[in-house]
Amino acid sequence: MKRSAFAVLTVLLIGLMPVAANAGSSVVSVNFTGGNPGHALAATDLAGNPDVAGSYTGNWNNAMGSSATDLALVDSANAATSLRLSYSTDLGTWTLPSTTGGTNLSGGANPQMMLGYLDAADAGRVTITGLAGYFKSFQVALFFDGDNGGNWRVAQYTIVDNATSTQLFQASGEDSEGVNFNAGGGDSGNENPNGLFQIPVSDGEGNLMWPASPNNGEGNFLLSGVLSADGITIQMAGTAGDIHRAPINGFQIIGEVVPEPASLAILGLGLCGLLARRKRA
Ligand SMILES: [Ca+2]
Ligand SMILES: [Ca+2]
Ligand SMILES: [Ca+2]
Ligand SMILES: [Ca+2]
Repeated sequence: MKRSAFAVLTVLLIGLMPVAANAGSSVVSVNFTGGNPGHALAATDLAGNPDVAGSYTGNWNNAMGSSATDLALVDSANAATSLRLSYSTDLGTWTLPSTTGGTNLSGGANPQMMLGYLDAADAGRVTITGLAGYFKSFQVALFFDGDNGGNWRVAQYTIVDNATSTQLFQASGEDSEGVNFNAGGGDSGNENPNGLFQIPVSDGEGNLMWPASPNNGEGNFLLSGVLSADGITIQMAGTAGDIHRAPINGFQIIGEVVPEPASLAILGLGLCGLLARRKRA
């Protein structure tokens, strides 16, 4: 191999390697603690829905208060991201009475993640900005389970694009009566899965036990389609039941990451080297 060709190849390889290392998917996770430091997740606590995120993930960002502005978020590798979190509601912070017990634990620290939550009656807002600098595209996984006692309550969750006000996703779910995460069956059966995540499927009035297909609206987990936006807001509002309640215990943003600018610059140098080589040839 000629020396010049070897140099070009070396520059190209050096340029390409960091891009390959940064390519792929990433997860940014947020745990609302319900205002209780005891309901935070440690960096090593693994939680979330592995069927969506690929595995249980660590380094959850703990959102401690009843409102916040521009909290910096880390990813599941504890690396800084461009994402910032702001939120506010009309009901503030709450806690489930217990998430211990049951027979079908979903693994990891999910009972701890579900314990504390942010609640809303009619006006909950969770805003994430700086998405485009980190994710090429992403999905939002949202966990909801409030302290509803013997009452069933239906909440609606809407995701809008901050720049255009376009609605990107909307779904409703019933927090079923007498059933909290991992607490076992309700008054007429296990209408939410016992320690598992269940997407609500709407099908008429009343209550059906889980597992049933369709499950008549009971659930504790929602998943958006694949989205692209720089900033989004999750709007939460109660829509039916004895009173309006729209809890959010935590959420995950899962998607394909954009290459880091430094890697692109190195790749550009590599391409310049290739062009220079061709010009001389
Ligand atoms: Ca129900
Ligand atoms: Ca509940
Ligand atoms: Ca129902
Ligand atoms: Ca939580």
